[in-house]
Amino acid sequence: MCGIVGVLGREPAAPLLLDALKRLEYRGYDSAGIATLGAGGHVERRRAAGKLRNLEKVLDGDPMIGTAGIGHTRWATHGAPTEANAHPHVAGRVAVVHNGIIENYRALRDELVASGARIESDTDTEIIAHLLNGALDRGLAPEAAVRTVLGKLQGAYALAIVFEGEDDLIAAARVGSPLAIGLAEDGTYLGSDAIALAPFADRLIYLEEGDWALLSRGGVRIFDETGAETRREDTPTPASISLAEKGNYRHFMAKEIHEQPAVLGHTFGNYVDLSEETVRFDEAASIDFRGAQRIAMSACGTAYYAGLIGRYWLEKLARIPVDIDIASEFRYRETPLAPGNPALFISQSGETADTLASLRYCKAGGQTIASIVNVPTSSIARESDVVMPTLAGPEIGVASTKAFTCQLAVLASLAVHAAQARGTLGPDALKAAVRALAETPGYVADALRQEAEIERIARDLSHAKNALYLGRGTSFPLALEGALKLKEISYIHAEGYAAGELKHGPIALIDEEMPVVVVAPHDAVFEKVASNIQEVAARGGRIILITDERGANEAGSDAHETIVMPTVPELVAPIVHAVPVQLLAYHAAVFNGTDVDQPRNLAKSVTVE
Ligand code: HGA
Repeated sequence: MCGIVGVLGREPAAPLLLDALKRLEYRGYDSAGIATLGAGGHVERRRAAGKLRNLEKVLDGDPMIGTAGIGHTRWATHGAPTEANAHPHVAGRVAVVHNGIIENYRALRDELVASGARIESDTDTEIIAHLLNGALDRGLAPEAAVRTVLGKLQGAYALAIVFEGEDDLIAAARVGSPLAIGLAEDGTYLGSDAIALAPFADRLIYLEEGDWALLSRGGVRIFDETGAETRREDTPTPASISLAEKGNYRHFMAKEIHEQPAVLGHTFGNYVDLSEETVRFDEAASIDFRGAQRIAMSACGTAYYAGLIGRYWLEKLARIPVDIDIASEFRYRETPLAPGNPALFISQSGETADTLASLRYCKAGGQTIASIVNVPTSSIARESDVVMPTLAGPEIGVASTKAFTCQLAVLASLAVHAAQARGTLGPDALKAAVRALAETPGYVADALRQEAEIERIARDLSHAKNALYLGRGTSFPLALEGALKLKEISYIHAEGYAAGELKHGPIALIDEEMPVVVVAPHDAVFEKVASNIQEVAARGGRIILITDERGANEAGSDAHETIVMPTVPELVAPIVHAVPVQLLAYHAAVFNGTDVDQPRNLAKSVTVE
């Protein structure tokens, strides 16, 4: 959340900053701003509320000079999304952009106000600029000012700072929010993630937790949390980052939905060994599945729903009990943990603040830390004992699609691996499971062929004010995910429910106006769901049934609409049935004309609490 960039180059910085911000806009789009060092080394600033295109217009009318600068795209935590609250924040000779929350900002602000500072915004960020400017006024050089001020800040931050008259300096700091430095022949760059820097930088350095740095065109000096100068390894900029283009698709989300057969192929390819008919899980080698008493899982949002499905698989196939929590609850619940068990964390970005905090809680509790992440250089990956990557490639659409199904791919493979290790599946069942995993990308490609039909059904759904999603077993978390997807991109209120819970309350909502999306492949619990479908039909609910051919034959006549998925092994049905759930939400949102890739109030990569 919030995107940060910095440029120390030889060409005008503003166009480069804007270009990098475009790639970071998925992190926040409440406002955007740029500061450069213009004529005479003075700090110049342009800001605009709303999307980046508003800032672009401002810059068109009032271009900036200067080859050094910083930029920001904001997801507001403190203060409304106005121009006055947009970053960069400037005080005297200092401009600052910030990702995170300064938790002690009230106390610091009171001190500043008492000493005569004029605070112009409602943000926590502005106080950093005033503190730095105050330090310069007391005669400190920029380096000493940064060192002193960082010592006063509590909370989470990634910072980029420029100083008047210092045309060859950007100061950066990282506590709890990621930052990467890009190195190139023609300059030095800074960004919240590698995607921002990919076109500029040949090599990347990821700052470690607690690091701060002084960038110049000739290189970078890095200091660790103790203040000692240190070295951090640089790595080549990954080539795959150039994938972050929309291609011929109208939205990133559509592109990412359609990429699923390919990226699932990569992800399963990493774990499934078809020639040996086994799951090859080198990554998980240090998880002691035989000795484990239980697994603790934490995640947020869509990743949490992936974990819920993973629990069904791990418990059923590997007979290992799984506790799963929403990370923002788990981190404060003070759950007792028996040392030596695995704890599993799922996050697309690998930077989700609550998931990272849960990870640290489990680490302190002596758990083996395993993570499923899409960004291998992320904080969660770095702090894990075992990293199991999803090879989904960059996901730009704020609503997660391909990262979700790739998380499911890793979880399904892991469950089969754990079953192998614990001897809970016979050789034939294991082989069948491995074959099912390997064939899933093909099933997903088949599922996508139903898009025209799903689009037709979504037109009707787009008129609804409310919707219910129902499922049982592994389809229950899919119902939750379907409702979340519809809410977040089409703004239609939706609830996901366990089909068996319907009669305990939500059935009161059902009337002719209420679309009820039922996710029900013909699996072991299908008959039960079929009864629930009848209960809805009897009360006039408009059922949209997502099932396979057998399910359609048995329950189809009770449904208003039926979306028929390919017939697939039960193990992988959730991955295949995720596709229509995603497409329904996508097309409903397109019909409603919402901003599909950047829905209101949301941001990807939730790095604040
Ligand atoms: N607290 C700052 C930055 C917000 C942020 O990092 N969001 O993810 C603000 O509200 O501007």
